[in-house]
Amino acid sequence: MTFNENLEKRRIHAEEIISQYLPKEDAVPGKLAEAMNYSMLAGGKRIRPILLEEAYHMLGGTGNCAEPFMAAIEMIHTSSLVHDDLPAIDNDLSRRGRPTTHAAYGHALGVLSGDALLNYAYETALKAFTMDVDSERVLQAVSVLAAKTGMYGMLGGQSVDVENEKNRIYSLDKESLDYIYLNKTAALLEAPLMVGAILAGADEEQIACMEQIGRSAGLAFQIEDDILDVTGTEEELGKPIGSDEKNDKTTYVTLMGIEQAKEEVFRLTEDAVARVRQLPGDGTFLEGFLRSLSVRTK
Ligand code: GRG
Repeated sequence: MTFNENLEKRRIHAEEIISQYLPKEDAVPGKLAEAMNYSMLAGGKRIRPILLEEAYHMLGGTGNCAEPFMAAIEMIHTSSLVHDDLPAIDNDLSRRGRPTTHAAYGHALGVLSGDALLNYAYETALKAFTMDVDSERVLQAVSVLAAKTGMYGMLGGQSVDVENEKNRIYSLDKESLDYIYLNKTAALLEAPLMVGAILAGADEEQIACMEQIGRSAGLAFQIEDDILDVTGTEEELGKPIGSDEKNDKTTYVTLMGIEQAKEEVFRLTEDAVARVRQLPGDGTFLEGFLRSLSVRTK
């Protein structure tokens, strides 16, 4: 099996797991559950659940307790995209190749279905307490999920990004930009790697190593996002390109130019790969996956 065939197999598997945990559309009146499922089923690369499952297996996990967390992390990620697209933030009308949730269901349901997905993520992750796994591990995994998503993680980074934009603070130095990227994007790649490791029973050092892998790979991922906003196509990305320039945003591309930004992606990816090699278990797929993210076109 080639790497790409293996990746596709894992993406399909992640989608199957996610589908099992989606809300039933007839369980509540109105269109809330339909709007939640509209965004969850719009495609997407499913990077975070794939990372979570791989970290779990790589560090020796053999049960199915990672599954509710795979669905939960994708719900949190999707809720952040739904809110990111809202008129109050980026005001984008297309995502994953189709109208954004608020474009399809109206602004109010955009807000509410994003909220509902975030809440449902925790309802879903908590199902692991009923599974055959040490409940201390589940508690630690839920805590990491909450912390990496919250004010000291994704939400903290996103708030600074949005506030800068609204206050017309366009000229950022690298340190300020890194704060935003490490929180709004990297924290949500650190979380699945750490959660997978925790559920597998990894020790503190291995969990910290996974966190560092997510940090480097996540920063590389966001820099690649900057590059694709300039060099990508709307068709492949499934969303408009050129939005950073339109919004006068400081990015790695405006700070150091495309070539040096690409070098940064390479350097950070190699840092992540070197750390994978410090861990026990077969890291072949994780290494290949991190490298494939660094040369992605969508
Ligand atoms: C409601 C949980 C919640 C959060 C609100 C809006 C917000 C705070 C955070 C958004 C942060 C954000 C949009 C970061 C960008 C990260 C990024 C590059 C996402 C794209 O991820 P991909 O490429 O998307 O994995 P797909 O569509 O493939 O899943």
